[in-house]
Amino acid sequence: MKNIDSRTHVRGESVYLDDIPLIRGTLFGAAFGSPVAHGKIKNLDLSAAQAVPGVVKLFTYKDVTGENQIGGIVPDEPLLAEHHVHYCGMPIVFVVAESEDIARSAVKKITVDIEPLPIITDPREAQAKGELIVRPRTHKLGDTATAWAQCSHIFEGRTETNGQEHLYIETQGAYAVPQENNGIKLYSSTQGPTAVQRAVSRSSGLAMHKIDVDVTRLGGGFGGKEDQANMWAALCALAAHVLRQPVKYSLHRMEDMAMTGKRHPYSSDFKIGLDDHLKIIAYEATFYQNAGAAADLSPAVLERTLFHCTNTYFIPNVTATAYSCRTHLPPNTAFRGFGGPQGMFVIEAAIAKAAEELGIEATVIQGANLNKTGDEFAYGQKAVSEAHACWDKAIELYRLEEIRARIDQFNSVNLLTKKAFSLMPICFGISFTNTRMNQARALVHVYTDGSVGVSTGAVEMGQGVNTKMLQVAAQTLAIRPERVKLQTTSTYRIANTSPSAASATADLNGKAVELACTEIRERLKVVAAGELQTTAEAITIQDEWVYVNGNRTDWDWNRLVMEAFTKRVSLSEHAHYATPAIHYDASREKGHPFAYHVYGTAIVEVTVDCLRGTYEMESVKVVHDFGVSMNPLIDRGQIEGGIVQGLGWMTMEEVVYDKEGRLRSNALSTYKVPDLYSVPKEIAIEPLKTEQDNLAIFRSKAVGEPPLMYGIGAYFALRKAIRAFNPTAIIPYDAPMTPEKVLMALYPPRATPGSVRSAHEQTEVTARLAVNS
Ligand code: LUZ
Ligand code: MOS
Repeated sequence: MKNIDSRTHVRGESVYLDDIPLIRGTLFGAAFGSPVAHGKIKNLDLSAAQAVPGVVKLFTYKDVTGENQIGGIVPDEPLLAEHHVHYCGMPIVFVVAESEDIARSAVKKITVDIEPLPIITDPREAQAKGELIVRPRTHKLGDTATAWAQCSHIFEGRTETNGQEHLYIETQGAYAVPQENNGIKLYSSTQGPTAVQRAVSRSSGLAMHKIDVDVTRLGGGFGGKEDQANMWAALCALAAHVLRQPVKYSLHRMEDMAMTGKRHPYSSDFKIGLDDHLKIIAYEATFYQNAGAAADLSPAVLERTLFHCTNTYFIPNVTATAYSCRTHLPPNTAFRGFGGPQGMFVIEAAIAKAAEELGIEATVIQGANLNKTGDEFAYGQKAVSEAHACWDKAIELYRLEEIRARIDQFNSVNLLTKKAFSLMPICFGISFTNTRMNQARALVHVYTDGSVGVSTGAVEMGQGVNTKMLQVAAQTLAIRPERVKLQTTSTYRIANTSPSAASATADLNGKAVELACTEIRERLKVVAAGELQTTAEAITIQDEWVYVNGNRTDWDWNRLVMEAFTKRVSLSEHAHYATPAIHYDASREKGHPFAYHVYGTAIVEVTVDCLRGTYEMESVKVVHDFGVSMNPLIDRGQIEGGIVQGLGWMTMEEVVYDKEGRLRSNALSTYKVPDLYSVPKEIAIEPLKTEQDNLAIFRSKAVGEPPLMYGIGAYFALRKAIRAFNPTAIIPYDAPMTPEKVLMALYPPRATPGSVRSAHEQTEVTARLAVNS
């Protein structure tokens, strides 16, 4: 089944925030953000901005009608800065004017006098100074201290992974429309309608029941709108509440890039110990998360780093500690994978280092340590593992032996172009790590014409969740998909929702839809049984017809629905789903936090141009654990997108802040994301066939985040290609592997003693470089 939005997307008819027709009298907002990363506000001069014709009101923290606070996990984030600023772009003033242009030109006329304070951008420096967002967390299994004695090989190292800009195509924004009796209706580009409702309630002082957040769809989220849509919605709502006029703010791309947080950069240390059989006996890791200036979702992201710090490997002795470090960058936030990829990069780097030092292929170590069903993760949950199944199938199906031989042959005859492959096995836990967030509700109405309206807490952001919800309803009610419509996501219809996040949206909301539709179906069966003088157990509904003991009757769906209505039987249901069996004790760091894990293995192949340092992604070939995909077309789209986004993070996307905490990569001219030319030439996706039962909706496992981590393989393939050219290259474990870094690694500044590159090769390289320059 195609994505139900395909038609309106292609015709340009899909409605996003900026497509909502404006009500007459709508005003426009724009935020004035701090020009410096850290300091004390001495004087704020609003007079010139106030004098701009068409400016209606300049809001500062003094105008906040409720609490000047929007921090979700930790109350450390004012809606508008009071006396201190903590990052460049931190909103100080919200200008509201009669047009967008006026609002933005007034913003430019605001001046602020700020006494500078020391700026920290490095997480290790923050940690050394005790600047932590929350207490450090440690996951422990076995005892690493004693386990080192059993290791024949021990390696240590340091890694860096950089941030990542979400670059949702639709920027952040909100539109607040005052309603009678101080109510507010909010259109918001948010993954978390309830999060917006809470933030608006707190900062405006209005009760949640007065705030209707209504979301049709987003032009992408990727985590960037899990928490960080709140700010813009709260500003618009505040202004609308005070002025009693509709207020809209839709951020420009550069405002969005400068003012919002990104994926967390991490700096990490590892120590890995292997025995003679290359079994990983012990692993220690320390993670320094660059949280930015406020907590936002950082504590939860930190937790997921620890949950995924051994990726898909069973390691009997693990000690992993993570620090959430407060720096003067915009608060970093959720981004597809949510700290998991950062943790997984470090163990992959540790394995790569061991392999490089031992002179073997990393795959030998990877393959020898994949987890098996029953193996314990450091957090206490036992694996139900598909790791070996995916790994073995990928090697066999994609003929790894042939890939290896072909690449070796290629490299032996090509001096200036080198190819390499890497394998990237993944294992990703599905559920919000915060157990209480794993609940959802659905509201299903069957109308008297037989059509069905479904409301859930799920937000459609291009991932196809509405299509899946529609499939669940249609299949459970045994009616044609055309009968079902997914309604907008509204806090008036579905309350207390979790954000559409953690890859869990289709599972949680889908199970709620299934429960609601099952309830209605069973009620209809009782009605049919009464009419057909039989028992409800004898009734089935198939393809919109009522069957008795397997025989079709002349009762169709419409007749049945009408009869139920006539009999005054409810045609509506509101259902609640909570994931069973999950629990976690953060004081012991043990439990069973995930409903299940998603596994997979990717083979990534790259080619490096050893003159230029540029590279191409030849292929990503995957065996992926879908469970039983309920929509292969949508799931394939998620995997392709995830892979490319992961490749981008690992290769070309480079978030650059200077020492003053200013974003230098603040536009698409300075921040490069994968385009048509940099996506893999081939993406092959093979489902792993399994009979395992699981807690996924229709046993169709969550697919949103796991594939992003296949992209990590590109980093390690690039390392191998560089080393094929320059075997003594010293390459820091520092992602992304931009072409600049590749070039530096290919040609180290000083001659490397013991280089095995032949004199002939060296001459040729030198000659070609001369020609090139
Ligand atoms: N968001 C969240 C997430 O609040 N908790 C999570 O565990 C999570 N995991 C992945 C992505 N977003
Ligand atoms: Mo997310 S990183 O599932 O909002």
